[in-house]
Amino acid sequence: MACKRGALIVLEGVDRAGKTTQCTKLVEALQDGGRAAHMMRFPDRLTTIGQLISSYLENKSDLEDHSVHLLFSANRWELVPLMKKKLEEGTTLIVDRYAFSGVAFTSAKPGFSINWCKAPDVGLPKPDLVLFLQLNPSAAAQRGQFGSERYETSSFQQRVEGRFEELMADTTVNWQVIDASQSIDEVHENIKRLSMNALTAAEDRPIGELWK
Ligand code: FDM
Ligand code: MG
Repeated sequence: MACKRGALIVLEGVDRAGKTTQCTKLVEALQDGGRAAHMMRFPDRLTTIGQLISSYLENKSDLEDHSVHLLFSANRWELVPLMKKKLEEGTTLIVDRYAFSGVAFTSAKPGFSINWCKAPDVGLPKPDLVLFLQLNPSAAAQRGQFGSERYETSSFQQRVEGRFEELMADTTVNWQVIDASQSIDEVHENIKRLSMNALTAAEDRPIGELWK
């Protein structure tokens, strides 16, 4: 008998909402509970495409806006065979950013529609759960200064937040909003509960296709 597949769980949210911390804690909790779990993050800066993206984000190079959007998407597609393999083996994937960041960030630039931005990511493995870590700008500001990478300004982040809100209106995606202003442990407990439900629901369902 084939083993039950893993779940694809994505964490999204504004900068400093705690995505990376929570992804790490969730993977640990799942593994402690005896489940196979693996963390991924996008962009994956280690691949050849990821290195181009990383240099762009660090302002070490400039890339045309459409072109870099397609690179972010290509960086997801190049990892799809690995993602599918792991899911089919029964490993749950906890992913720090995904196509939703791709759309929210590019469509926050002038002249980009949400629909144009979604197109290259149509058909990616569909997350079983997308957790949106919500934090208002003043609470985010209290967590420290922005870094020096591209996009790390409060005006751009506010536009990104607006685009995330538009994406969350899409009920074909299983969005769950988490209040990220709570303590790390409280946020973790919420995330763990929702993730356990998603794991059970995913077991008997094939992997879906995003935005199709
Ligand atoms: N980002 C991330 C995009 O613009 N498009 C994408 O598809 C993805 C996945 O890259 F500013 C942006 C979001 C953020 C930056 O930062 C990556 P982190 O700190 O490595 O998540
Ligand atoms: Mg960052």
